[in-house]
Amino acid sequence: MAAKRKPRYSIFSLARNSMSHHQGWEKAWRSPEPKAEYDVVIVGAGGHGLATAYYLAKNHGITNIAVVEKGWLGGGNTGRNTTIIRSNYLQDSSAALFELSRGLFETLSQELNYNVMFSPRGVLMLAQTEHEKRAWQRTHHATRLNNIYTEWADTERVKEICPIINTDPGARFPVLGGLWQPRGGTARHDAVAWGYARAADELGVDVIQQCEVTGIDREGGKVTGVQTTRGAIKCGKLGIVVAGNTSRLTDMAGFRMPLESVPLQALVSEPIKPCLDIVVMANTVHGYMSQSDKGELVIGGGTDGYNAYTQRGSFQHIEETVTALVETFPIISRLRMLRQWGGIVDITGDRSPIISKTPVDGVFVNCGWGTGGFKATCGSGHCFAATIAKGEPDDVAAPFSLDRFAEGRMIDESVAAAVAH
Ligand code: FAD
Ligand code: PYC
Repeated sequence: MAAKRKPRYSIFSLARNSMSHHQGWEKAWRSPEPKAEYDVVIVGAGGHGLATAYYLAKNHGITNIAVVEKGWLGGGNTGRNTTIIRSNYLQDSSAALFELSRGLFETLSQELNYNVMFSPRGVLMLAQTEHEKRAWQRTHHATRLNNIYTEWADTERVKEICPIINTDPGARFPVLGGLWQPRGGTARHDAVAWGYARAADELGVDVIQQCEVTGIDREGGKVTGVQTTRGAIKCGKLGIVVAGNTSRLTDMAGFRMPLESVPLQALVSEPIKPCLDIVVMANTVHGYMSQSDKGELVIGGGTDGYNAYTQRGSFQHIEETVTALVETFPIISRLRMLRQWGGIVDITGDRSPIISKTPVDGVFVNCGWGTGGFKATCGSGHCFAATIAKGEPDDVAAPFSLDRFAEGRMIDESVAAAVAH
């Protein structure tokens, strides 16, 4: 087992570096050459893969790990998402998983000694049809039974929480209330990836960027290693954590997944003065919005209606999203949009993730987070690490196994998934 390396930063090094015009900073993590063999290879240096490596090392003492990444760490959906964190899910098993994660976010900066800027500013899910109102009220009762604090907000309370929302009863989609989770919020997405990467590196994990997995080697139904663009790497266990590319990887391992991959995009406006200090999701009109520390409004809509691997998204979707949001937030009508981007998300039929063993001995998958996995980064890594270490899922991960699709044990989260409903 590799020895834990000493933390490389102190108040003195911060002061020294700031006075030397930022010369001579130590790298936050190493860039090691791949070794010939590891106990565990994780494919994908997104938040989930890096968190998995960190908890494998920290909680299970497994440090001979490589996290291999085809691009740069955090360059997938982790660095492309709109950073919403909440745990207002309907089913008990989801509530346990997402609340575990939300709770870990509360202390993640201290845990990693890295400021991930967790901001529990509150998340409001608007109800704009009678159907949606009933659905969120049902979720509210379920979350309270699961000891997760949410409030039902009537229209007046919605206006109090978020004065810029148009609550005119004559609107095409009037605001009938909302599900309010005051301890939901946001975190800085790439800081989450960087924090886990640095902490995993300190525990001896090799994070290897620019290293694409191109094949998965098996012998007698068991994984033996991976082929990569930087050579073959042997491993005892393999974790596939590649979000929208999951089906490509499992094809290499010889089995199929119940997933579709679709683009999801987001955009930001020009920066404006603070006007929105919470996160609002308006799923009937398919739009959501928050304001970044820079003042930009961070905006997103639903998924594109076709399968693709393009990491961009269609133009008409931007128009639909912005048009819909203008009705709910009239003050944004003359704002200019600054930039747009997309990611590829992997969606399951029940809108719940998969954390599981697979038909290939030693291969584990963590996927199907669809449009909503950023909020689960910590919990996902925590449970997936336990699953890989023990060869069996822990209690929180157990319901999310792959065989639920064969056995008909769906975990329906089409309301909570919101964006991918
Ligand atoms: P990723 O961060 O995508 O990491 C997977 C990595 O695998 C990538 O870096 C990729 O390069 C790498 N990879 C792929 N194939 C290979 C290969 N063959 N070899 C090596 N490496 C490979 N979720 C929320 O909870 N809240 C939100 O507000 C939210 N907003 C979103 C907005 C948008 C526009 C998008 C696209 C997603 C959003 N999500 C949100 C979803 C969230 O981003 C994802 O569920 C989450 O980031 C997935 O993390 P990950 O680590 O599994 O995947
Ligand atoms: O899951 O909360 C979410 C979300 C918001 C935007 C995209 N996904």
